[in-house]
Amino acid sequence: MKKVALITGVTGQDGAYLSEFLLKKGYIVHGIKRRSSQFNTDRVDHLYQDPHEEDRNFILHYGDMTDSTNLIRLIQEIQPDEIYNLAAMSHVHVSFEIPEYTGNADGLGTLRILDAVRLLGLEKKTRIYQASTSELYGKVQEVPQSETTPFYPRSPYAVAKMYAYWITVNYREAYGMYACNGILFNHESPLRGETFVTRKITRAAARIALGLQDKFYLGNLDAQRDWGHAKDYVRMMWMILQAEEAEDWVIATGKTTPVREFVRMAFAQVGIELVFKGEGVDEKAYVVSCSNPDFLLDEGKEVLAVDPKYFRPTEVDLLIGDATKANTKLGWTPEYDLKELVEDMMKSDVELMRKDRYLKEEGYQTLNYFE
Ligand code: NDP
Ligand code: GDR
Repeated sequence: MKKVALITGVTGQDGAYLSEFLLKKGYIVHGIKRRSSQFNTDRVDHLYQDPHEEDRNFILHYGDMTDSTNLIRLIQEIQPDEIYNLAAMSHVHVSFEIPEYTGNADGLGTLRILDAVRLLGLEKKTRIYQASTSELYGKVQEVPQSETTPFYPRSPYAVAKMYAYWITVNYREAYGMYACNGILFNHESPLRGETFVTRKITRAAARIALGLQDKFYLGNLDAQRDWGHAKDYVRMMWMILQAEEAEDWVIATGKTTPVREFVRMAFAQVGIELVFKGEGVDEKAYVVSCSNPDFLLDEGKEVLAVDPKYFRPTEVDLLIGDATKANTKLGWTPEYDLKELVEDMMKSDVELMRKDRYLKEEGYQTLNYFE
């Protein structure tokens, strides 16, 4: 019998990598996607199977974390062995703009999944993975951060995820459910959403190198993050649900890097050396040299400036995780280091932007529906 998994947030970065991973393991994968006025399944389109095919192993359903009856019906129909609850309004800065919605989708949404499993009497069958986050640590209490470090959330997103964390622990203790939190530190990839800082940087570096863009703007360059590769982290989500006992786990690389250094590494990847000058809102980055003959960038060209609109009302300054428990008890070690992550993202974005430049040079114009 094939195992059956349900992934909420299947159209996101982690949902896409996890789907691939579970399909390779022989699972039947069900995913929940949101209704949208445009196609929103880009990241999983390569896994799509025609609904008329028999014996499909990748099946998408419409749903939403704010709709209890929909979630109950889907879980009843699917009878999953494993649920990976990845769906969330996952952008920390945006959560300050839409705090109530974030609380509903990220906090109460988790309760809806747990309670659906309980109501349907699936407590002993269905294992649940909750996508918890290093944002729970927020204001630095301890370095590095482990499973025992106290939480101090610093955004509506993190506060909603804190509710989700504790309701997962509570349902495990109250109803004997197999429900776990993976407290994952930042993980990135070529599939990362374009408004998260790493992808914003790799896209901009590729566009600037190819002459498609002049410069770009960031917020806090001093923030430090423990960045890993999403491929390593989805493997760990699965490992967490295969463990004998349901527990909570920190997943991290144990190394931290400032945003500024990520910028330097991304440009260096395509042969562009940068220098940073100035402080605070006046800080800027300039080209020192360009060793790649494909890119024509003048020495001294300004490529990055700070725009305070990207500052957050409350910031998380330093994240660095201690994944000793996962390393020793589950045997997890990441395969990618930061250099390889940057290389993977830059290769992919340079390729994407080359296509953009080709279309531009060949005179391709997007259709204007209103003409
Ligand atoms: P993404 O933002 O890439 O994906 C989020 C997914 O959730 C998308 O499929 C999105 O759908 C879906 N979604 C959002 N709101 C709803 C809703 N109301 N109902 C149903 N689906 C919804 O996030 P990641 O893949 O990067 O992260 C996965 C999870 O892990 C998230 O919960 C995130 O908070 C958490 N996390 C992420 C970390 C990271 O570094 N990436 C670190 C720690 C935790 P759509 O495509 O339609 O927008
Ligand atoms: P984060 O990721 O908030 O850690 O949440 P993000 O990439 O958005 O920010 C990381 C750090 O970079 C600083 N920063 C900027 N961030 C963005 N997005 N845009 C900018 O222009 C910019 N300039 C500087 C930020 O201030 C911050 O300090 C991610 C999400 O995936 C969450 O869902 C997840 O829970 C955590 O990682 C772990």
